[in-house]
Amino acid sequence: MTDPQPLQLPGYAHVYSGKVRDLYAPLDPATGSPRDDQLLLVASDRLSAFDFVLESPVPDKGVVLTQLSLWWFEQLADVVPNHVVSTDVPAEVTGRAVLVRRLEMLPVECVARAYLTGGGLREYREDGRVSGVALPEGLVDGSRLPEPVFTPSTKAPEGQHDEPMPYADVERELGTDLAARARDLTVAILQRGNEIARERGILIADTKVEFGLADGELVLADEVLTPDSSRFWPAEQWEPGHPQPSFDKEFVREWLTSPASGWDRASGEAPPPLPAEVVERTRAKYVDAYERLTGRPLPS
Ligand code: Q0N
Repeated sequence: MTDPQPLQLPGYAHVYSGKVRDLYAPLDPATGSPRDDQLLLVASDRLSAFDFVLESPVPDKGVVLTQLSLWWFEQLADVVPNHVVSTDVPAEVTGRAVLVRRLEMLPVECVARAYLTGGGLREYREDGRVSGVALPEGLVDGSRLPEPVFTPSTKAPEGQHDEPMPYADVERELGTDLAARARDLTVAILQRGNEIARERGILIADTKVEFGLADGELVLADEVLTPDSSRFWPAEQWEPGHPQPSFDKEFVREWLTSPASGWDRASGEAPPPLPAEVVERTRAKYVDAYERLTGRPLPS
């Protein structure tokens, strides 16, 4: 399928569209040319599953993820500075866009894991280590790690998978000092995130954060501790030894892989549109995560 053309926003130039977010540069009113110091980060209602962007949007998903990131940025303000400049954005994207400081982005995906699953579990099964860190014996899918582990990955072009990056390669890319700062901040973000989320019934298994540099200092960019950047698990259902249900996409994955969808994941074909009920239950999951974490109703 051809991609839909991005939203036209008066006063902004479209610069990039990712799977679920779009970036714009504000135009300088004096010159009409794009500013080079700021970006408008717009979250869409698009949902990705099994590496596809689904045809069916999830209403309010962009608002939920934007508002959740803004709330986390505040919770993390004493841990790390962030890129937010303002939430005064065009009416068309109210609630789902933020004006941010344009940073020099690090060429590394900073990932930390607090629980073992996915790619980390695969590495552990090979040799008892994850990203070079030796772990205790006997861990299973869903086990809590003794302490969060930094497991950086390469930034692959969209459509390709990020690959684990040895820490020595991160040091070569960033220098030893910056690499250690990025590692320690990533782990601190996940630690603080879990201290807060655990009390509210959510475990954050792992998370991916993006940092940029401003005046030599690391600044947290992109979104943070959302279901798109992290694995959220309902705490009350946590049971190590098998894959945990995904907080947000469980109904989507379940329906797409059921006979009801008529879709064969192995076919390479795009998945079909979702039934209205699956969309609504998924929307409810995003809103529930937001309200559980923040204790606030979703702004309307
Ligand atoms: C930036 N990405 C990758 C869109 C976002 N503050 C910033 N300064 C400079 N560049 C970026 C940011 C931010 N945030 C980050 N691209 C540009 C993240 N993408 C992923 C896909 O969706």
